[in-house]
Amino acid sequence: MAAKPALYFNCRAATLKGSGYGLIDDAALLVEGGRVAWVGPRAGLPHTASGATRHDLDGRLVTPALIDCHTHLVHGGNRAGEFEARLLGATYAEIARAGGGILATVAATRAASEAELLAAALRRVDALISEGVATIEIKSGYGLSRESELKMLRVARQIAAVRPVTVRTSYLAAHAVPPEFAGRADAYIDEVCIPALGAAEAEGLVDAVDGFCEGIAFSPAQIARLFSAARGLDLPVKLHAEQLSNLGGAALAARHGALSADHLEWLDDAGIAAMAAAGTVAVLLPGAFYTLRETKVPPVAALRAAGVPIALATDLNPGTSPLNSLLLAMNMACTLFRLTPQEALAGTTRNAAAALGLPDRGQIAPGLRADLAVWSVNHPAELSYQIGFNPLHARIFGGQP
Ligand code: DI6
Ligand code: FE
Repeated sequence: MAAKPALYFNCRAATLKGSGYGLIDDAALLVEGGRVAWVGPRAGLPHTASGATRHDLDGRLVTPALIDCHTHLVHGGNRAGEFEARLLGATYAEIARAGGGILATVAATRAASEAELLAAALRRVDALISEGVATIEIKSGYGLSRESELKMLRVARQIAAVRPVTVRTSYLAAHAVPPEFAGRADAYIDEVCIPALGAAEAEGLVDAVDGFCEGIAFSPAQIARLFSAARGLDLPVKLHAEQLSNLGGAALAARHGALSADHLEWLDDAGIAAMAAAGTVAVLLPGAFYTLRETKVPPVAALRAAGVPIALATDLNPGTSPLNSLLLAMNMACTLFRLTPQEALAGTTRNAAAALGLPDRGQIAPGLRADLAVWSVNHPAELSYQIGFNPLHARIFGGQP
């Protein structure tokens, strides 16, 4: 028997439709079959709402549920020891020589079982869900072998089976060169990254393909080879680009029709123009900027002027962004990158959905998923303004409270 429609009323709705908040005061929302059936001023409510189950929200704010569009939340171990060593004076080079950095997490991830990786990941997922997140992107990239990359992606897929959340996976084997291929990045791309992508795709484990285009990682030419393989499998691409330098990664991503280019501290006008022409979303990651104590901020004003959609995410990873709060990421994006609170909310809803190629969410509109967050605040700006405070009252996932 179909569930009765649900009517939510006595609330303020930030629909994120159009370019602003899309605010509706004294709003009402009708939810049916997991989708939004109607949203608007309560005075305009259609008669079909009369038989719905009624939920009085006592004047609270309703937004689309949040979307964390860039995480590495499946991984083994943590890097707290490096964090302490750096504060005691160790350099990145000393830490890397001692086997630290990404490769430390690779070793821990390879050693962990699927069950161990899942248990650790669920704690991180639960923290995001508690802040009103309903869709999470999760990358591989700490396996760096066919077996371990597929293990990570299988764990990511299991999360959505045991939690009320949508998971979108990104294949990030091109994250770092593993020890067994030290100094042989091209061979690693051709002998592991590309063949393992085919295996992962055949198992239904991949929603998009990502890479780390950086001097300490992979060149534009190596990324281009991986992206050609991705497009051959009809998989969309995205890219960690211009985080620490400018290799033209964002323009490369845009030329491949990328869903997003991410980080972008060193993005230049050519990259911005290419992203604008391709409709590629700029995903800003203030957690890594903060953790690394970077000084070069992304060119937000130029991105705005070019009409490039701006999203933001936690980049939750054990090395450069152990940030498990999307609300705090929103505050950081405003304070560190000078995003407005409206841009920060759009960046974790409407534009984050675009960065994942998901047109069925990220706004409150008829026909879209009823993924909603109810907040005990009056104005949406309070979501970015507060530091370390979670005002979530309720989260609705696919119409289910
Ligand atoms: N950029 C980063 O900052 C992280 N990966 C990437 O592509 C670093 C990940 C780590 O240090 O574990
Ligand atoms: Fe990342």
